[in-house]
Amino acid sequence: MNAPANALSPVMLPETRRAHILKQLERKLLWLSAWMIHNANHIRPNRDGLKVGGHQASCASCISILAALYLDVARPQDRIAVKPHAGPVFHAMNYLFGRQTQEKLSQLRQFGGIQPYPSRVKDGAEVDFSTGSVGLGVAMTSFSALIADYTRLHGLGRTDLPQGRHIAIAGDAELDEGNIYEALLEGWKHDVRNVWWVVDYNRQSLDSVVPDRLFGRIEGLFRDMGWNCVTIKYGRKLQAAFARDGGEDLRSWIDDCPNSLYSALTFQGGAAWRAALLSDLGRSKARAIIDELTDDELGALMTNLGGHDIETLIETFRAADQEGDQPTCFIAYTIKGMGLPFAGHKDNHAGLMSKEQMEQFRQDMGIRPGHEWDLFEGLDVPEDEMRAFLDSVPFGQKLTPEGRLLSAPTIHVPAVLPTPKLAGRKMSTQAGFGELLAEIGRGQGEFKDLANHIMTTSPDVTVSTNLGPWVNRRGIFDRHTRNDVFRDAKLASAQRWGMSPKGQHVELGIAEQNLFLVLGAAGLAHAMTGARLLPIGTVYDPFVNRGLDALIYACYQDARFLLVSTPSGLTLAPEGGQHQSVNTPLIGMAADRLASFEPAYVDELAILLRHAFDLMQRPDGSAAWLRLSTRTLQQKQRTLDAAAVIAGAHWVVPPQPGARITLAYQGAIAPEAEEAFETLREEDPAAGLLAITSADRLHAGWLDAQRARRNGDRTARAHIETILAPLAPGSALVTILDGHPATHAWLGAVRGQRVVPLGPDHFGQGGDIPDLYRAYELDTDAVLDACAQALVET
Ligand SMILES: Cc1ncc(C[n+]2csc(CCOP(=O)(O)OP(=O)(O)O)c2C)c(N)n1
Ligand SMILES: [Mg+2]
Repeated sequence: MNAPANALSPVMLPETRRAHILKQLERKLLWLSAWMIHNANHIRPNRDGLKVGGHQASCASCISILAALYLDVARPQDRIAVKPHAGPVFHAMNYLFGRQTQEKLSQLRQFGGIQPYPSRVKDGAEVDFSTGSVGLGVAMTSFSALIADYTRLHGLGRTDLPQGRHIAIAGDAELDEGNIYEALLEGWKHDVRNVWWVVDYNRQSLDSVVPDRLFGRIEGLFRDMGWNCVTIKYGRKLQAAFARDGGEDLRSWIDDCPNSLYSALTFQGGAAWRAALLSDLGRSKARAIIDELTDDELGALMTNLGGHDIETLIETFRAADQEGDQPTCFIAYTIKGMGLPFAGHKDNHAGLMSKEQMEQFRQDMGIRPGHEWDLFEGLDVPEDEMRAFLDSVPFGQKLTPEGRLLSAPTIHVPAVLPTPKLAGRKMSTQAGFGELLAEIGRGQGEFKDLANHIMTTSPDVTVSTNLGPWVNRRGIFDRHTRNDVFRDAKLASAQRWGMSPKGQHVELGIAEQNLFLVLGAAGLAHAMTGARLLPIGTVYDPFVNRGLDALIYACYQDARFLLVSTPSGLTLAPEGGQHQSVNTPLIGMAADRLASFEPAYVDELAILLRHAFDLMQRPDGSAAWLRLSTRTLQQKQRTLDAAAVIAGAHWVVPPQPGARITLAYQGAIAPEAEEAFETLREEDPAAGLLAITSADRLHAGWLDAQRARRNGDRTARAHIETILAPLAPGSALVTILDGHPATHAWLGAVRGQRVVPLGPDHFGQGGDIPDLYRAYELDTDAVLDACAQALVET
């Protein structure tokens, strides 16, 4: 395991010298992280009076963990998620490696400076995973390990690079997040390998000290999920004390000490420790251990936890490294704020050292005023030796000459997808999607490359979202080959569920957050593994909400994927209000780096699906989202303007000069709009019918054009401005979609039309389409009523 990388061994130094150097570097990391935050809060001018903030205690808690990993155990090919509040330690580490600048460090939390929490997009190539919404970064490492296996087993990407580990340095409160356990279950099913989670077990979260006994439970959970679980509780000093006469009494005392008392004594210091210990152990032989120490020494002994003892940490990690690739959780006992004046205080999460405390800390660290940023200031190791050491650290080596951020060539997307015969057929966009993908799945001719790079995934709705035909062609991914029992027994089934390392569908359990974490990981495969994947995830539209934070998280990292949400809206009539989505079109509009579309007909879908494959790969592109439906519509024989479909709207019937009214529809309610339009035309023969394929792209384009004009580009014009240009300001515009009407309500602001927006704004309920469309004003009569209102009210 990891054999090639082990060739990079640190410079040969006596272990005692190595340990000394490492401890000096820990001091440096503690200083720099605290100073970075102090500088942001107390030294930099503050223009708005807002507290800048930062988490000196959270940083101090995990200094040794980061030092042990980055300065000894980790290899360049490892991918590491750092708990959000340790961002400054991570950046200080890169400063040591010469991969971060002093200027950036001094701009922590400032506009253009390094972000409070590590950000892939804003902080640069050294950040493997953004973190911030706790729990997601941790779980992400499990899915990035899965994707790394996927690309390796498919022979895609940089197969020349050694296999790495996917490591999360987690805060203990992150383990309260449910998505952690969803990820554990899913990881178990996929037999995920090469994942390490190192828990900074400081027994403190934001508000307080966490309950005792909790970790007994959590440890069991990890083991049940097939993980190895290693507790790193005590450091060397304490272990040596435990080995002495009476040492077992001391160990029992600490083991039994409630988290809150331990924290309080840590904060109070040596004298308080002595009083508490003596009141319980006054008659024990342990007294000899206690009595020979000064207060400071006693305080240092009692806080000598495993997570602060770099030698213990390194020893434990190295031992686990030898064990192989089993997922491993390390529970490293720590103290929040270790080494700082508020160590152990339950309120220290957002606590900042005062100017006086910082001044004292500076003196203790041996740092001269004006030399706060100097790399080697205050260290008792000669600069040459320190540099030689840092130069020899395995993680300090470059993964590739270009660095950590890999790249992948673009996969050719043929100009037109193999569209099924549509003329005369009734078909839904969901069925059309299934057919299109199945056709691509044949992998013939110029579609071979495209088909090989598509990876699909779905949280237990593979068949019901019409991925079945694709899966039948391309198979299910599993690290192990597993037969399809039904097929082997010759039991009739439309689905072939054989699994193998060559399969291209990742079948997930029902937890939607996992879907978006997989899409996030697969959507970064080009940067992480050098393999260009075109990941497609399907889910029922209303349950996008269930995974929403993970979806936003994936977009925040600029992951590239296609989300297909289907079925959607009230049109899913008999399924009732829990399955009928109302808010998703608005999510599509408000989500950054996610271009959302809702075609009504399969010819539009074919254009948009092709566009999505292209958009996902463009450097300035994004993820894409197609909102589809199971409602079958009579397909049209027509020629479309593909650019207009992609830009978000095309005229079905262009308006004539002097038109008093325009009808605009989006998605599966197209027939109601069309029928109403026929009647409307009798009233106003000049009226126009507009098909909206993306309210999101129209709106984004409109904002962009306005911004460009404000910045002096007078010629800038948005697609929606061009589309609405033939209409007289003040003319009527009735809009309709099977989703919240605010999706279109803004259209009136583009050129001054009077908008009457239709669409459900209340929870749905069971019914059939005629009843529901009537009740929620989506039927032809409702459209005509809205038209009448739009024409009458001025
Ligand atoms: C999803 C989410 N909820 C709430 C927060 C606000 N928050 C930030 S840190 C934190 C507590 C973190 O505690 P822990 O993970 O133990 O970190 P540490 O003690 O190491 O600082 C909370 C509640 C957040 N960042 N993300
Ligand atoms: Mg904590």
